[in-house]
Amino acid sequence: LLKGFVFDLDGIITDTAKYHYAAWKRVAQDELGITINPAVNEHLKGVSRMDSLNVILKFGHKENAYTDTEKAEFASEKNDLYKSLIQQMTPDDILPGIADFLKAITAKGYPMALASASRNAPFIIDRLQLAEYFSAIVDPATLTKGKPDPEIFERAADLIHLPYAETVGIEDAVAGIEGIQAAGMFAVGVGSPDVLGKADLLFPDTAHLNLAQIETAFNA
Ligand code: B16
Ligand code: MG
Repeated sequence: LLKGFVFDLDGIITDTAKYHYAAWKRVAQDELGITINPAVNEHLKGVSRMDSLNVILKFGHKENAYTDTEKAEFASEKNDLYKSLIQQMTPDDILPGIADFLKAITAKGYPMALASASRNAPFIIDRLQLAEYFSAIVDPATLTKGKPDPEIFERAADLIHLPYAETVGIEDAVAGIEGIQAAGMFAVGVGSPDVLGKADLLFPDTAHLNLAQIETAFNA
């Protein structure tokens, strides 16, 4: 029986990817002399801050060009830029359909936890005024592995005492869908079938997310 939900943030609840991209683009250009493009950006989604930097360095063939201390500085500079961009977020930045979807889930008594790789997730959830919906937010600083490892989804479910087999995970990234399924959970994807074909149930965008359809598919 379906008992509760674990949620990705970026790409599901709000589009922070555009801010991550803008911040990385600046740091990559100004500090690393690397010009990133939207194709590279696809590989930054759902990936931790330091892993994102490593993806960019590899793309620019500079994976061994900097010390760990220098890399920590670039990551912190990116985060400062990113934080300045998300300061002005408001509930208007919630993706279409999500506010109603969260309300419907809450109305049926299902608990929800947030499984975001972002250390800024609590701040963003606060800015969006959605804190009341989430019983728990995973602190990614306490994790040892990133998506597609199931750890973040297992931790999210543990925090709200959900058995994995009775938990639904919602994700827009391939690595996220893989992590949800590796945890033994039911994976709901938001995106196109050519990217997220592996999902147990797929919706084309957040506006189409539908609780009754998820319940039906889960119990089928
Ligand atoms: P931060 P998600 C992820 O969020 C982003 O998709 C990814 O681009 C970012 O690098 C990561 O959070 C870490 O974010 O630098 O704020 O800690 O998709 O897991 O909600
Ligand atoms: Mg995402």
